[in-house]
Amino acid sequence: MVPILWPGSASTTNTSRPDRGGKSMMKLHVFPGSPRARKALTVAYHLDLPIEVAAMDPRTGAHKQPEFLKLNPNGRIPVLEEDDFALWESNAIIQHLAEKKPGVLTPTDAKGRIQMAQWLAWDLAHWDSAWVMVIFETVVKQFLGRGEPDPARLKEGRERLDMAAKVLDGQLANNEFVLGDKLTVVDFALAAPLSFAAMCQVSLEPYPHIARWFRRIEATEAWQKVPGLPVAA
Ligand SMILES: N[C@@H](CCC(=O)N[C@@H](CS)C(=O)NCC(=O)O)C(=O)O
Repeated sequence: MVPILWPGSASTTNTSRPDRGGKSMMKLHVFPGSPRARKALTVAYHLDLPIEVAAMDPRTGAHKQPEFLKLNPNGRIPVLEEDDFALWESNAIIQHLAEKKPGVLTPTDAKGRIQMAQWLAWDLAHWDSAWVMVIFETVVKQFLGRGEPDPARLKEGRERLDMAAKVLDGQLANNEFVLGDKLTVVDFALAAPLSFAAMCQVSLEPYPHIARWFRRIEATEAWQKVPGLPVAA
């Protein structure tokens, strides 16, 4: 098994407390290359937050071990550790990170903030969940050695993805970014799975507004800094 290492770091899957050296330090446990990792990392990098990255390889099962389950009883990645606090669910993590520099990647008015909540809820209910089906069947199964894609699951995932993509494309038809004219955590959250579009043979041609918006997000320095899938899928 090719080990997963974070660039510049030799330690992986370690659940020791973040090394703060006296200062507030956050430690992010991620499966490098995954959309949820990209979400959290793009937000942290865009805000230039000091963050230690602990790369985890799901093939080792370390995220199901008692030590990690103390951080996240769901046995899922990512998890953010800060002081005596462990936070899971990527959309909660990005909102917590964004609060470190209020207003930079978050709306400041009440309407904008509830629209942020709306789109992050929609992400989990419709967008991320459709992508998960497609990415699992086409990439993750192969990565985990779990056999061939199931055509029925793949078809269902693609249909769900098409329905959700039409909604997002409609929103972007009249808006530069998802919440209007300002880049927010919602853009990084919703763009994250698109890093798998080519690998999953999902074309953005039917969704021209998503394609235009995605080119813009992809070009950000924060996005460019996040490594892709560390091993051949
Ligand atoms: N809704 C969660 C999903 C977390 C999740 O399923 N993460 C994947 C990696 S991206 C995972 O932990 N997979 C390993 C497993 O399910 O055993 C989030 O957004 O953080």
